[in-house]
Amino acid sequence: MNARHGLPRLRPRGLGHEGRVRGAVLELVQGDITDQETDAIVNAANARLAGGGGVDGAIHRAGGPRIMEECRRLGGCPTGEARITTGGELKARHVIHAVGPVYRGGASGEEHLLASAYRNSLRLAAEHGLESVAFPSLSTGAYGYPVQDAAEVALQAIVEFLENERHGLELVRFVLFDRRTMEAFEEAFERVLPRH
Ligand code: AR6
Repeated sequence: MNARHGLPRLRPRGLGHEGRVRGAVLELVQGDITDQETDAIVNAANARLAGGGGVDGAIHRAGGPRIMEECRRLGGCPTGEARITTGGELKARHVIHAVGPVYRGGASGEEHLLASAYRNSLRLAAEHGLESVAFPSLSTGAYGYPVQDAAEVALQAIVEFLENERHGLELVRFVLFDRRTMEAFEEAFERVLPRH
């Protein structure tokens, strides 16, 4: 049991879908992100920070109205960027609202914007001195980004951040809602992690 971050370990450290990038653990689990006890959970938000369906709806329902009150004061967030609020009634103390791109065929800067959304989320976490962050798979639900491609972009962006930027992160966890998304991330993990 990884008591500090609230989930049983699925496999012994160093095996399976858990890796280390310069001292930080990067892992994949299947589950509901609203249950996470990481310092922050990341929301797949829209540019108005207006709430919605999918993981956004689940986070606001579970976290209560204080999160939306702070979102209103922030006045939106451009695609590819991220903003931080309280976690309200969630176990996580913070929510990082990341805005991934709507997928429009792949030639509209989607890859760059998706990588930016992950990178800017981790920057915010680092600036706030957070040690653990849980991500959903940004843009692969309502925003239509093909999950096999998105998983590779996501993992690559996170590995590059952990390798190259200053941070105190100890754990970056992907919490993937369904089996299909989990499998896409597992396959991307095998491609991206051995390169590092
Ligand atoms: N925990 C983890 N992952 C989840 C959860 C959950 N509780 N619920 C859904 N997912 P989506 P997007 C997965 O549509 O594509 C909203 O209306 C889901 O299965 O939530 O970035 C916003 O307001 C999928 O794999 O986000 C925006 O308008 C992944 O989360 C828009 O949708 C992302 O799906 C954002 O679309």
